[in-house]
Amino acid sequence: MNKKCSGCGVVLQIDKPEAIGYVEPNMYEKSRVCRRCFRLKFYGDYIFVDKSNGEYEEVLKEINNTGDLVIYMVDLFNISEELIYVDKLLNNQIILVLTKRDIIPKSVKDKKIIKKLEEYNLDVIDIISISSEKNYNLDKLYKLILKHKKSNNVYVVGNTNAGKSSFINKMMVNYSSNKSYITTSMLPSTTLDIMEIKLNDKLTLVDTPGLVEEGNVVDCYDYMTLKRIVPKKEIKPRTYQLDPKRCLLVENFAQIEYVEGGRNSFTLYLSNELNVKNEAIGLVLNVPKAKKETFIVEPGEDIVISGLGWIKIVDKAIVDIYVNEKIKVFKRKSII
Ligand SMILES: Nc1nc2c(ncn2[C@@H]2O[C@H](COP(=O)(O)OP(=O)(O)OP(=O)(O)O)[C@@H](O)[C@H]2O)c(=O)[nH]1
Ligand SMILES: [Mg+2]
Repeated sequence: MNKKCSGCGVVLQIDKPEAIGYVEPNMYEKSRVCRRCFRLKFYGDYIFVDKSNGEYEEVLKEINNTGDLVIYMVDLFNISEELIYVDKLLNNQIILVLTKRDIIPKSVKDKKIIKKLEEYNLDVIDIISISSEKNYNLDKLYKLILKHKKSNNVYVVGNTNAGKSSFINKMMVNYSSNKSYITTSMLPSTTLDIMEIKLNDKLTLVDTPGLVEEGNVVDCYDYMTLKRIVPKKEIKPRTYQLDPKRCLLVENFAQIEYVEGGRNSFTLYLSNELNVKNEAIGLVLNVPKAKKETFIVEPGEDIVISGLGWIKIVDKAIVDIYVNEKIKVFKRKSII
């Protein structure tokens, strides 16, 4: 049987140094992980792998055939209406798990977030928010899984970077003597193939490669930049009372121009490390390779800059957003 990398699930090989799964021939017998996982873990050196979403759909089809319970992980920092996509492809029972709760302000109650998510009308048996980082609600989720599982196998699916592998690693710490941790990273497509992780006699969690979301900041900036952009701690929302013709500059990542409306309240949810300036409209454009998108925002809607954060505006407003042309900007129902 082919030996697989215990970090990302890919089959190990010794013939093609540029391809995934490579290990030095003299290391093959001893190695448990591929060179990519090794370098990522010990040197923070990331090798980009282009995964097609066609492969992802194939994985979901296989899961559909099993009828097993599915844990669908959605990053609270990155919620879009596309979250309905997985629900449409699977007939399995699904528990919707909102990850990285530690990043969202503590002042916002879980109940409120869950209620907002219920508005998407997903066909799920339960919704729970967790933090693998802070070990928050993992006991509760473990009990839910045991209650609803159809067999010992439970599948963990969701977008790339949702926190699937981090969750499974934490479950190993909490409920298993198996300590063969999976590779995790803030960059996309870390897990490359399905991996079955036997936690104990009751439960095997199956990790899967994530769906690659087009237009996220992770596709656009290098590792060092992303380290500042991607929030690691509880976000401190920043609120600005703005008249039209004012502009919020998020360093050279985003320029948010308030074009039309009355005096209005703009709250930014971003990494605390990013600096924001409140200026008059008419500045030289600060964002390299920018595109402009205009939004008419109604009360109860957010503007999301994919992976960078979001803006909540209290009253109706017309807003121009300038960001790098690769980054997706869209509106959604407010989650807070
Ligand atoms: N703040 C915070 N960060 C988290 C949490 N869980 C995961 N992360 C971070 O999110 C990033 C992605 O985590 P992974 O576990 O690799 O995500 P994944 O879903 O397995 O991603 P793929 O394998 O690419 O599909 C990493 O930088 C993790 O450290 C959490 O509970 N809180
Ligand atoms: Mg993973």
